Amino acid sequence: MRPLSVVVALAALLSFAPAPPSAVAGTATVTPAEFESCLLEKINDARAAVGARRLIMASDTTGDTRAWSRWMAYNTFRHTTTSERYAILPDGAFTAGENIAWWSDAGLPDCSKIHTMFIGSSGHKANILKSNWRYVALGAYVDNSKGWWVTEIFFDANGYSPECDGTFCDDDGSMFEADIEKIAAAGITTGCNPPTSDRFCLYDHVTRGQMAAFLTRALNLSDRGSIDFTDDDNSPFEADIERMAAAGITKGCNPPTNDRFCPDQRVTRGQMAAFLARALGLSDRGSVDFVDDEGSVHEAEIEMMAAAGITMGCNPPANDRFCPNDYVTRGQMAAFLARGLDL
Ligand SMILES: [Ca+2]
Ligand SMILES: [Ca+2]
Ligand SMILES: [Ca+2]
Repeated sequence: MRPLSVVVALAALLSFAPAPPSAVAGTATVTPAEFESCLLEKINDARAAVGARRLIMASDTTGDTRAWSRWMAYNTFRHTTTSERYAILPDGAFTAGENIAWWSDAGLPDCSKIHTMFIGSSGHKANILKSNWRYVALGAYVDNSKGWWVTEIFFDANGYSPECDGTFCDDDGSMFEADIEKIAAAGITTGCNPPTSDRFCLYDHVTRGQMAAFLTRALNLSDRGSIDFTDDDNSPFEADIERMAAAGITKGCNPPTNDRFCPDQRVTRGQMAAFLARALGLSDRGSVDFVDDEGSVHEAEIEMMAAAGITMGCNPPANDRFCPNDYVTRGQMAAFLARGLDL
């Protein structure tokens, strides 16, 4: 057995969040797989910012890495020993660094708080940014009474190539994976990292320009019409934006003039409802009445989306809220489109 050169940042990343205001606040709303995808994106964004290569998720180690996070939840918050780490990592691994964290509130909306905690600690940040890693093993565990437990093991290995499930690697095991596969099969998306296009970036927010591209492909819009917005001339999405405008799905972003489209602005869930209601020709408001969209200019379209079975809400299992001001992620977008188009 070749000894690992181990860089372990032992600063204890424990965070005791204030007692949750209600049972719902402490209930997990994302899956461990989504938490791990979120961490992978944030790790790679941080690496890209310093010119370090992207890390590949060691997806065949996920089960064992999750098992370590789970072990910590029921035993002791500590790093793996060398032999425990060897058991998790693939054959051929020869160097590794490890970050572990615990956050006591299971109701985190995504991984941001834990990633920010890592980046704020020099040893953990060094592990995330170190240039010679090539892979990362990620494992999250959540328990509503204990919170989130996270293990990140960065490593390099000889003769190793992890397998991915389906079209994209970064959505493996996510609750959105089936819908992402559906919209990929329908030609609505090709991924977020051309030309490789093996990632979907399910946690990235959707911009209005990207939204136009998704809808143009989803609805096979071809007529560019005569509307020419002044602020999309350099956007790769200008043709899609004009097709969307010609189809009456958007009027612009600066009423009443509406000579601009704001292609780089992120789409909120409320705006998404308006786009989809128009794109799909929805009109039935049904009987679902979310409590957090009163006064929203998009309430009618939100109710149409619910009546059409395209959304159930944003706070399962209660689902009495829609979160109209939250930004739409690409994963949510895939689910909305797959349901809206009956894919
Ligand atoms: Ca996949
Ligand atoms: Ca234009
Ligand atoms: Ca309402």
